[in-house]
Amino acid sequence: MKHRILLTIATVVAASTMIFGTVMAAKPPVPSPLDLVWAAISNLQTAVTGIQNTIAGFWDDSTNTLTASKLSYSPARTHVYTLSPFDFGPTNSEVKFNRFDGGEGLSVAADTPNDFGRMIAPVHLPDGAEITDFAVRFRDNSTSDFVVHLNWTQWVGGSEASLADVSTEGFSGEQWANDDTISHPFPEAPYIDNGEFAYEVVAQWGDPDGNNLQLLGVIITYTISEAE
Ligand SMILES: [Ca+2]
Repeated sequence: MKHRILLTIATVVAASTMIFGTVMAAKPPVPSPLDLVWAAISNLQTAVTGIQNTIAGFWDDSTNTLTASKLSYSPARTHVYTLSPFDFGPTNSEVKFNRFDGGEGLSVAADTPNDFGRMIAPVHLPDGAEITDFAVRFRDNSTSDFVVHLNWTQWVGGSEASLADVSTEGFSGEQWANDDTISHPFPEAPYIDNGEFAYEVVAQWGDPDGNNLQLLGVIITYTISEAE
């Protein structure tokens, strides 16, 4: 009888333990602060990996180097490229020119033969730049005028044409004049391509008039979206 009572008690205890254990196991675990920290770190790692994939590159701690296939400005950045009278040179020995000699800018002597008064300055813009404006500052105190062209020349074949043009005709005194209609040889992709073209500014005095017709400076405005 004593043994039966003990066996019954043992059975009840075992059953209770089993039921209690099952209830305890079903209760969801409460995360510890350490678990939360590890979860946050894991999420951060995932985010960093996503950023790395987005820029198609990676950061190397050992060399402090960021490797990426391309770095872009968004929106594109605007810059200016300037030319002073000292950037221009004559096209041949017939041109008698002055720079800051009896005037404030670049001029061609009145006794230079007509149509020989050409002065040229090279333009070096980064590949991928898009020209948006061509502005010329000048002084015109003459009945005659001069024109300033922003030209491209193709390396192969030597084709040449203007991207933009400014004339002093109709102006008097010291002025800015500009042309923001840019005629690019490839209008569908109007970007500087130094592998295909050379670029230069050509000032042409068809009827030179000395210091009465002075070129004071040039500003070319361009945008660029790729970091160099
Ligand atoms: Ca004039």
